[in-house]
Amino acid sequence: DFMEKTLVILKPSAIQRSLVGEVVSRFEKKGLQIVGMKMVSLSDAILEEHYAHLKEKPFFKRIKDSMQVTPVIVMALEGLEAVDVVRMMTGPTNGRKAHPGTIRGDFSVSVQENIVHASDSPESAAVELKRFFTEEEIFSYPRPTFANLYA
Ligand code: YYY
Ligand code: MG
Repeated sequence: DFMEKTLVILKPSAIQRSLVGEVVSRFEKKGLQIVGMKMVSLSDAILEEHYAHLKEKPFFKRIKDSMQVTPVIVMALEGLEAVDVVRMMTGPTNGRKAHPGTIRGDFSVSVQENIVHASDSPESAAVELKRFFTEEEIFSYPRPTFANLYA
């Protein structure tokens, strides 16, 4: 069973540039199911956990500050191989290297201000979803068009 859930964060760069609808719309149209979504402010503690792999970098404070300029929107998306599909749609970290057609490629010329976070593996997706959502905040509901999407 390749059904997966993955975490997307619409970063302050998406909020400030009014790209929320555009980005959510891309995931929706692709056929990913929104199974969780809310606006939150990210604390120092949660960012130090979420970006633990960057915590020792000289630019960590810059990243943290940039993630706290506005609240963010966290989304849980579900679909077949959703982790890879969402990473593909997101593009690589550096917006200047991301291909047109990807979210970062279309909307970012920056490494830091790159519009979205997306989990990079099923393992990190599971950990990250738990980090931002309670079990009650992740939903399971029928989709009438499911058969058409994956037939
Ligand atoms: O997973 P992804 O977001 O593509 O990149 P990561 O290497 O996990 O870094 C997380 C986040 O940190 C990245 O989206 C922007 C920021 N960042 C940065 O500002 N400068 C770097 N040299 C590396 C990462
Ligand atoms: Mg990452």
